[in-house]
Order: sequence, then structure tokens, then C-alpha cells
Amino acid sequence: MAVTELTARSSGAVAVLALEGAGSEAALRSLGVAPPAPGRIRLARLESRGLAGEREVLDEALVVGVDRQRFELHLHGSPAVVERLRLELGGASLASESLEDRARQLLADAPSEVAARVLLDQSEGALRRALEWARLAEPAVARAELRALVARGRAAMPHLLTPRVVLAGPSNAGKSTLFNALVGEQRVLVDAAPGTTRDAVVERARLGLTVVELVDTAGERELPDGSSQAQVEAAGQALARSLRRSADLVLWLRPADLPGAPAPAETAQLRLLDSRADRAPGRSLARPIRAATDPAGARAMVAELIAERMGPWTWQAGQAVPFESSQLALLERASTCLARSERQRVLAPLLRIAVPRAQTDIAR
Ligand SMILES: Nc1nc2c(ncn2[C@@H]2O[C@H](COP(=O)(O)OP(=O)(O)O)[C@@H](O)[C@H]2O)c(=O)[nH]1
Ligand SMILES: [Mg+2]
Repeated sequence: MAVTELTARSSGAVAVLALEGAGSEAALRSLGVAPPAPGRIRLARLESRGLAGEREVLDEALVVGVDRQRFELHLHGSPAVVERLRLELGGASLASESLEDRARQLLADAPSEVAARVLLDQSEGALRRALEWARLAEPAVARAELRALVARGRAAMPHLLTPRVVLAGPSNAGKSTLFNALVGEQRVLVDAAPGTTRDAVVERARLGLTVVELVDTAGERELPDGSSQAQVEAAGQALARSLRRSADLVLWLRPADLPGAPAPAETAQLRLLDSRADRAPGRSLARPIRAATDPAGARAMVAELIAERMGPWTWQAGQAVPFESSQLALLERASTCLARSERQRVLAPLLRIAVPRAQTDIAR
């Protein structure tokens, strides 16, 4: 369950707290309130029960049933009451720390130094401060800020997640040899007999400035039908095809010493490499790879292709950057609501971003 304040803290008037997610009904009951049905509003006394079972009235509030797992408490608004209720609901510490905590968690797996610096800034509160500022700003100013955040987050996202690079191509093209050269150890069996690699092998490898998730897959080749070996290999090829679809970059190897092997067309996501180039001296090749004889050269070429695929990215120290796609989605929604000047509806997503995960998600 997430607890968010839908109104800015002030000394008086009305404060609105939203309870959302699994456990929100139970939380209401713990305050002595029967959860109202969706669309119903009930005036209720919010009570706390002390250790000895004594009851204390915290506030009298309008309790609104938004849907089965979402309720709003319209309180009388003293900050002390709001704070106390948040504590009663177990939401206070979560709300004040989750964005920073989340950034800190992701920091451990940052794929590059730049990504680590950006996540460090967010773990120190850069994004939270920007959101709190936007929450209190005039709608037009807030909207401009949200749009800038969304644009910045979109540009940053590919750099904050570890890119997946899939090695593909016909059997015996030299995929596993290149994989070993990139990972820097003899991780995968290399064999002259086609079909040696049947499942997918995944390793993290640092290439240039970026750590990538590198995937070696089973090669494409005609299979003799019927045999159990052919079935295993066919499953490996199907897996390879699905991994290629999810890749940020596919490196398709075509053996230079076997010209004419079919290869797909290049796209932004797929690059062709001329593998086993040392076996084809004299042929002019666009991207010669000699993983067996020149692993360092192969690493340099792949690092360059990855950098090209990621594109340029400028970033300023200390800047607020949304760092997860769920945050981007919420900010986009908030900015649309602001455009329609639905101030109340803006605040909910803006605040929800501060509590990005319900407790069930945290447990996972
Ligand atoms: N001469 C030469 N042989 C290579 C090179 N890369 C791979 N091979 C050989 O090609 C064969 C198939 O290699 P492998 O990496 O298992 O291909 P895969 O089926 O695509 O994984 C093996 O005998 C390798 O030693 C290379 O750069 N130069
Ligand atoms: Mg292989």
C-alpha cells in the first residue's frame, strides 16, 4: 500500500491523504473505519489503539471510496495530524526515502560511470527536490518543468539501463569465439563442428565505457529432422530469435571465408560483421573481425558499435533525471493533467512517484 499526500502541507484548511494498493482496506479498518464502497463518502472518526488497547481519536475525516483499493482521507489539515496518520499507516518513512533508496539500489548495477554519477545525484535527492518544487509551482511553470524532466529522462533512459547485445549469425560463423574475446575468458565452448552452442549464454562485459549484457546464441542452420539433437537445436534457434527481438543491438556475423551466406539487412538495431576475416585475405570487407587472432581489435570494433548505438548524451552534475520508465509515465500523465489544469489530479501522480512501489512490489 502507498500513502501519499494529495495536498501541499500547510497550517490549516483541508489535507487529503490517499491510500492505494493492497492493504489499504486493512489500513482503514486499523483506524476503526469501515472502507466505503467505490463512489461512497463516509464521515468517520479515525482512531488509534494504544498498546494497552486504549482508544485515541486522531481526527474526524471524510473517507472517500475511489475504488476497491484506493481511498482518500479528507482531514482537517493540521500538519501534526497528517504526520501522525502517516506514521499510523506506516507510510512516513517510505514516502520520504523511496526515490533516493531506489536510485541507490540501481547504482550498484550502473552500466557506466556517467550512469553511476546520475544515479548518485538522484540518490542524494536531485529528482525529489525538482518534484517538490514543481508541486508547489504555478501550473504553467510546473508543466514546463515536468516536460523538461520527461525529455531529460527519455534521453537518459538508454544510458541508465544495461544494454543487451546479442551475437547472431549462421552456425560456425565465430559467435562463440567473439563472445569469449569480448568477455575476456574461455567462457563458451568453441568447436569446428556446427551446432556446438545450443542454448543462450549471458555474461556482463565491459566494452569501452559501457558494461553490456552480452548474449551468445545458437546459430541458424538447416537441421536434419526427427532426431532428438535436432529438437534441442531447434529450441535453441527459437530462443535465439526471441533474444534478437529484445536486443538493443544485434551483431550479425557472416563468415568472410564463406561468402554468400544469407544475412539480414542492417537496421539501427542490427549491424553486420565480417567474421573469420583472417581466412579471407585480399577480400575487401566492411567490418572485418578476427576474434581468434586479434581479440583486442574485435573488442575495439564492438565497443565503437555500442557507443554509436547508444548515441551522444549530455548531462549536468546535480541535475534531476527521472531514472525509471514508471517515473516517466507518471510525469507524462501529470503534465497532461496540468495542461487541462486539473490541479488535483496532477498532485496524485507527482506524489506517487515519491512512493513508486507499493509494499507488495518492494517485497519482490
Ligand atoms: N581463423 C579463424 N577462425 C575462427 C575465427 N573465429 C572463429 N573461428 C573458428 O570457427 C569455428 C567456429 O567458431 P565458433 O565460435 O564455435 O562459431 P559459432 O558456431 O558461431 O559459435 C571454430 O573452429 C573457430 O575456431 C577467426 O576469427 N579466425
Ligand atoms: Mg557457438
